Amino acid sequence: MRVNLRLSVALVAMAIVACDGAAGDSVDTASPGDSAAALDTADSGDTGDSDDTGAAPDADADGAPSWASGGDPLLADCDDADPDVGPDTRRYFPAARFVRGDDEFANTSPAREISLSAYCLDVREVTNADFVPYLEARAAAGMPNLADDGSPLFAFVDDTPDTYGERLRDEGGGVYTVEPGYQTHPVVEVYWAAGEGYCAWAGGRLPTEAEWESAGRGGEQHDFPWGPTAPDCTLENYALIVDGQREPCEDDTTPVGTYPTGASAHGVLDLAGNAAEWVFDWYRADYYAESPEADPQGPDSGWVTEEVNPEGYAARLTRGGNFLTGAEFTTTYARGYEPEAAHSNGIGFRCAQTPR
Ligand SMILES: [Ca+2]
Ligand SMILES: [Ca+2]
Ligand SMILES: [Ca+2]
Repeated sequence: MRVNLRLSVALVAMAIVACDGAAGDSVDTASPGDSAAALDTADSGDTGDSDDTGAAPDADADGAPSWASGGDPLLADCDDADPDVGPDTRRYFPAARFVRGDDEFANTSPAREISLSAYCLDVREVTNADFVPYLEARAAAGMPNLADDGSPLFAFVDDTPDTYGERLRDEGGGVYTVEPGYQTHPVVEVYWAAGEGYCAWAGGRLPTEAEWESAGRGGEQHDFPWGPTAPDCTLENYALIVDGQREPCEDDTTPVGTYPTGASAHGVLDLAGNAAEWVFDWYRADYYAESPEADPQGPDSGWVTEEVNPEGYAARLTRGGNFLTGAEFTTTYARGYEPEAAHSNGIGFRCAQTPR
């Protein structure tokens, strides 16, 4: 059964969101540490060393040296065993401390310094074209549109009037197509399980919200990925709210990477706006008051009760706002939340991984 769902405060400007069934009993079995691998510096078989450590600078010969080589992080290969992963697709973030949160909002307080282990984050949001092979793989495995735990991955059919139609079509027989013109747009209408499942299938995982925020902050306490200045329609795909009226820049998603001037200090694109992004963590408004100082991964469960939704629901986090949200929801620190069993034309995701 599908019911209309009232939107959370952070994503109130979003268009249709629907919720399938009860969202209060989900069991999470994934962990952001799943993909951590031995830190192999790939001495075996290296023939082209130019350093003195004996570590291979480019074991997979994709033109990028391993992150373990200790060179420029912006040029580092996060996965030196996979030629499809390199600094053009996934950026390496060395272990660091940063100030998470902002005292502006109750749910982003207190702002305080925390530490993160090294991680890597996709330069771009996952696109429709990226997502199709995953759906095909699920179908070939006998689980079309289902994650391993049976959770739905994607909403193809919309039985409600929708200004922004779904961009993927289920042709039947395990065949999926992208609506013309939307190949390089971020995939949206995905459930949280789709982000978790896709990223694992692609050799990674969803970022934690702390990793996502640190990537946006870029070593500073900037409000936006590009810096301290307010957004405009050359920096991100969002909506201006003028006298209570929404004036979207584009009124739809845009191809990923459309706003290079809005890149973060580390070259990560579309963190602010375009598609809001599922992250790993469950959401609780007071989590920052109690979270560990090192590598926080969120509470064990999420819960939100609202005036409009007094019975409450299990909530996952989204980050970055989207093409229909105002500037204040597209900051590096704003925390969006939705039921785990929600999907929307404004929510997608990007992947992270632990360096290997
Ligand atoms: Ca390499
Ligand atoms: Ca590589
Ligand atoms: Ca985004």
